[in-house]
Amino acid sequence: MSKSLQGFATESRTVMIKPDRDLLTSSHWGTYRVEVQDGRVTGMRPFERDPDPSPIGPALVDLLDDPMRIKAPMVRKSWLEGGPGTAGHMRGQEAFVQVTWEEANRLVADELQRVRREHGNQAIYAGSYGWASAGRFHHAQSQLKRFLNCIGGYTSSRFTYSFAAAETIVPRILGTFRGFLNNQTSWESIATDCDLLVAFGGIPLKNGQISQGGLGAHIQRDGVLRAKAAGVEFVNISPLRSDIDAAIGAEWLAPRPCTDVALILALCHTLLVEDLCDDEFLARYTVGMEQFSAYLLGCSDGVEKTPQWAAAITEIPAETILELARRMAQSRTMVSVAWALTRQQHGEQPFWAVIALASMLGQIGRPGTGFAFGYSAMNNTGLNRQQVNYASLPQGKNPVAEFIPVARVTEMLERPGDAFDFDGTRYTYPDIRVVWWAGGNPFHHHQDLNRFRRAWAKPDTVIANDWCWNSLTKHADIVLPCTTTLERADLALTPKDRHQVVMDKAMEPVGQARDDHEIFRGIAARLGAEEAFTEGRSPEEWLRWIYTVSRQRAAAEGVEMPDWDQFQRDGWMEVPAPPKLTVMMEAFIADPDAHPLATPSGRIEIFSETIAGFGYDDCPGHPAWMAPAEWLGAAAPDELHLMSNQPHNKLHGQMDHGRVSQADRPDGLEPALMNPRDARTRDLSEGQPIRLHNARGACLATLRLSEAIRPGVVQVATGAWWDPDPDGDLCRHGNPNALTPDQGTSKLAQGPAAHSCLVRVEAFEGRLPERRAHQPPEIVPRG
Ligand SMILES: Nc1nc2c(c(=O)[nH]1)N[C@H]1C(S)=C(S)[C@@H](COP(=O)(O)OP(=O)(O)OC[C@H]3O[C@@H](n4cnc5c(=O)[nH]c(N)nc54)[C@H](O)[C@@H]3O)O[C@H]1N2
Ligand SMILES: Nc1nc2c(c(=O)[nH]1)N[C@H]1C(S)=C(S)[C@@H](COP(=O)(O)OP(=O)(O)OC[C@H]3O[C@@H](n4cnc5c(=O)[nH]c(N)nc54)[C@H](O)[C@@H]3O)O[C@H]1N2
Ligand SMILES: [Mo]
Repeated sequence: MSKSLQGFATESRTVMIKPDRDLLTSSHWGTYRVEVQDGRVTGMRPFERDPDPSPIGPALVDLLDDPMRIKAPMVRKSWLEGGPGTAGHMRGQEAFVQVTWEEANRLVADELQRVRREHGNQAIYAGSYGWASAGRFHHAQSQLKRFLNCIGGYTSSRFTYSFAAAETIVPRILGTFRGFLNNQTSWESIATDCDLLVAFGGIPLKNGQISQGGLGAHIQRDGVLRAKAAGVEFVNISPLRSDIDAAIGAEWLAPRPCTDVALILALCHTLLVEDLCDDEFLARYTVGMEQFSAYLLGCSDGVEKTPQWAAAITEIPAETILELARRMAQSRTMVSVAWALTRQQHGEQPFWAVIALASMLGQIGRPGTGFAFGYSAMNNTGLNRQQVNYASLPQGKNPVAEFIPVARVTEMLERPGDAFDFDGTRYTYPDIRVVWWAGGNPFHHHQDLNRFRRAWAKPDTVIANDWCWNSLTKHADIVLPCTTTLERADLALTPKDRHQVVMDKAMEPVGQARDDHEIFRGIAARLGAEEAFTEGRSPEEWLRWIYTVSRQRAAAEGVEMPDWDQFQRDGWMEVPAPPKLTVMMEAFIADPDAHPLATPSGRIEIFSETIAGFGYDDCPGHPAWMAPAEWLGAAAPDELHLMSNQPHNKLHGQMDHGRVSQADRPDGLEPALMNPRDARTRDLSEGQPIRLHNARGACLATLRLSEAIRPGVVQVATGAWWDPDPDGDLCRHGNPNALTPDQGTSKLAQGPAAHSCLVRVEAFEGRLPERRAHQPPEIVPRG
């Protein structure tokens, strides 16, 4: 055995010896070399293979043991004194009491026993949505779900906040969503075979910093620049000019937010009436063009979807729409539609409409053209790669059937026993007694946080595993402090990237923090489920198991991975790119009979009998324009459309308290971007504190002015930890989810609709309230 691996194998629960090479870690924002002095991480350097590293990672170094780090298990004071169900409305406003791990484990185990006995396992909600950290074994949700499955299961959640609307509707149109999402036409193919890239929601390189489960080399910038150099022309359709990098010199069209479907329908209308459709493609590869044409021409609803019609809705001139349609038909065209367009009311429609548009253009499945789901939503979009189904921690089977569409969490807590629609079926909300989150932050990701907080008061007990005092842990009853990735050994094995990386343990856990796995093992032991949970394997043995199975699966696909010792010694490997460039839907286009889509017709469903059969008023059988409840077309003169997109300087709320995120907030408030024209009419000026508000709540922000945002729109990135004023509905820090509506995209998908949101903006007068977002809660002695 090599020197670097001594002490690893045989003894269970031994700690890995440091390898001879420089330490490595992987994260959703990239791979880094980790510097350690005297047992403490002192720096993170970009991985030498990364041509465009993200600045996000090194923020972690300062945060490892700062005052916001949770260093011991904690229990909310009145819950500890009064037991489950005590003063749920005080969550987020109360002090905590430190307890031992033994006591924490006992409290959790007893509460689980009580709830299972009195209410059944479906009374435990552990959808626990969120991104947690990279790493195949220490994946918090998998650990939580595996643990709960060992003791009878839990109510789960379906789909994601990223694009629930697409996850529900695209399989009905194309047979699968993920299957195509993971095989989008590569940047290289665009550079060689595309003339025109029309991007709804742009190609924001800020988002390409991220890839779920880790990445070795950031390729987005290079991909876009090479395409540009090869002569591809870009059209950025977005409220933000910066959604395509300035170096690209894209044409910028800025329709009113949430009106893209009207624009797309008018493009389709032009193709239809000007005889620019590829009729052969439509006949061979699609069904339902007849019904869709009838709708475009106004036969079915009396409204013809002309460029003039769309101009009134989008505020894009009819002539521009007409010309764009002709140009798309004359060019080798790729249409990209950002995931953000699903996160709005009727968020099912933009993807469906783009698929219909690309079908009419007839270039799907050919090199460089067709359509794509969000170039640069992540670094892996358009990354040409061989994909291996690497092993992960098996979660086991959940015996509980109850679930909710992920974003219906508030409604579930508000209305136990009530019915809801989802994808053609009616279901019932369970009555939840315990909520458990590990590896996500609902006070970051959920909409209408003031309403959410009221619903959050209802369960008897809220448990949270996290490593810092963010807005989730402050709103929990039992807080179980976990390690960060730097304090444990793991593996970043991901089909989404070519680099596979060893995640070294770089330092001992801070304070009493434990790995999520160890937290659940401790509780499982109290419940007689330890053997079932661990299967007798130590964490190190699990890592070897995951690696061994992954290596076998890779071999079956012709990908050679080194043996464990060699991988540990090297620290990383690169899976060679496949010799052939990825072209989405290539096989289907080559032979639709041999490779039919998994839809009822085997073809692209421009009209879906199934969806039409559901009879939903908010999701008919073909792509359709339905005005959202909140958009500029229905706004009062002083209202603006709030755009809460992904932050450029962090991943969601992670490391909000770190230096990279804080650098953007000289006065402690999240910036809000506004067009100077809107600032003038409100008498506002650059740099001043403002208050954004609507009927749901309010938040503070610092005003930033720019011509690069469409008039009528104000942009506040997500991510500022929610910091509610105890006396009202004001977030003192700038979390836009204080304002966003909590409403399903439609009865079909019930996805989140954060982007359909109107607000008013005014100067904030007087002294800024003290911000608490980056202060730990009060810790008091046991009373
Ligand atoms: N208004 C608005 N809201 C949005 C969006 C939007 O566009 N607009 N976007 C939505 C989207 S697409 C998403 S994906 C969601 C994201 O929402 P989330 O994924 O919930 O947000 P994160 O901040 O990434 O939460 C991850 C949490 O895991 C914790 N964590 C990290 N490592 C570990 C670990 O090893 N163990 C444990 N136990 N915890 C760990 C982090 O500290 C952090 O608190 O937000 C959604 N919300
Ligand atoms: N730096 C960073 N990168 C990330 C993340 C992060 O938190 N930080 N999160 C990751 C995650 S979980 C996800 S799901 C992806 C999300 O990927 P996206 O959903 O693509 O990301 P967003 O930044 O929300 O949206 C992209 C752009 O769409 C535009 N847009 C919004 N609404 C509309 C509209 O109605 N019409 C048009 N035409 N444009 C609109 C906005 O201007 C926005 O900048 O990003 C990933 N990448
Ligand atoms: Mo997401």
